[in-house]
Amino acid sequence: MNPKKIHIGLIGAGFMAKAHSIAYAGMPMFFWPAPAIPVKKMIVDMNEDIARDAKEKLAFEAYSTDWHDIINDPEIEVVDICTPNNVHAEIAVAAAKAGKHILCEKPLALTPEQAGEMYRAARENGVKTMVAFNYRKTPAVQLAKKYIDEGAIGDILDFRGTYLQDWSAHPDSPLSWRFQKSICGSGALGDIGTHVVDMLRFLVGDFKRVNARTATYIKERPLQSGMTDSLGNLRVDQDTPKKAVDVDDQCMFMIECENGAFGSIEATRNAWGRNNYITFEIHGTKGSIYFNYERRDELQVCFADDASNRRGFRTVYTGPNHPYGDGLWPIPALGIGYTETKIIECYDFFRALQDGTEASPNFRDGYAIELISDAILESAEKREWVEVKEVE
Ligand code: SOE
Repeated sequence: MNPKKIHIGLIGAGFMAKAHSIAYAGMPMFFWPAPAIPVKKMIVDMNEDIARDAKEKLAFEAYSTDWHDIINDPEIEVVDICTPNNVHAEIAVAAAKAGKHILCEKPLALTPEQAGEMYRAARENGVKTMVAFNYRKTPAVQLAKKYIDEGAIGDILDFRGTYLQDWSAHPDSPLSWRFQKSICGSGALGDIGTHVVDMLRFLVGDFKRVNARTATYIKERPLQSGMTDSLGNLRVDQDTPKKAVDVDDQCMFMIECENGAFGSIEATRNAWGRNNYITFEIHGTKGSIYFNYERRDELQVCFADDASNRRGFRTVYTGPNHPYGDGLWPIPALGIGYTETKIIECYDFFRALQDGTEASPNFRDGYAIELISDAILESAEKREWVEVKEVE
């Protein structure tokens, strides 16, 4: 068994570059025979010191400060976009035109127009895509999908989802790119709310209309110099100039799905005490499912057909008998982490390249989620239900 080597060019050397680089190294170690051996050929960052450092730390063969070097390298087959959101579209369209497959961080773009352009460029040039909504790759979330598809909880009636963090709750948490609309598109909604939208769309079905409210609690924040993303861990001194925040700190919305199910999602980065609190609960005619990413080895399920004196939520620990179990750890509850979700994402992407199938979630899904986000923002402004537009 001699898997094909596929050369990668990765753009943006921050937190996500680390996660993706570990996934490239780890994927063949978990999933063997691997669909491909990723070769970390070039890493790009606008800041030369960061790029040089990242080459060493993340074990790339070369570095550059210009992403066109990746597009112009004929050996590179996969472009991995880990930059802030405002440059996803330009890079992805150039990569697609150069015939390169694309893995892009979430959310896909700043606007549905950009996302649509990315989706069409990939389709017209016949390249494969993936958008990095990694949490749906958690084995427990995949197990929830399996139960739902098997009818184990019957027809879905309703659902609720949350993504709560607290890293931006402090007013001195600086104004990084994640608080500037021109760079991020939206705040808590695009950054974390879209992860839950992706999971619930995957589990429950397409969203038809939404009714949303958003809030910006901290109206201005101290400026953070450079593009480094401190994720709130940096406290600036009192003399640092402040600038207005023009995105949401929090969003809450109700959803009606095409299949009649209805639900709600809330996302905030200002919930003191919450860290990566991604949860969902889904109620069906024959049972319920509950998941909390902070206990991500576990899926809680209740089946209505259980004897009434035994009925109640039980905890299933994911392991070898569950989705991706063949490649992961041999005993349930040894521990699934953020890294494993990224490794599974990487595995699914390279499997799609090997088989010629579409990866999931791909640019079509990323585009659909941009249309949902757009409807959410419009609804919050108009304070009324807004229909979600269809992918063109
Ligand atoms: C910050 O809120 C952040 O890094 C998100 O951007 C990621 O998508 C999430 O996985 C962790 O939190």
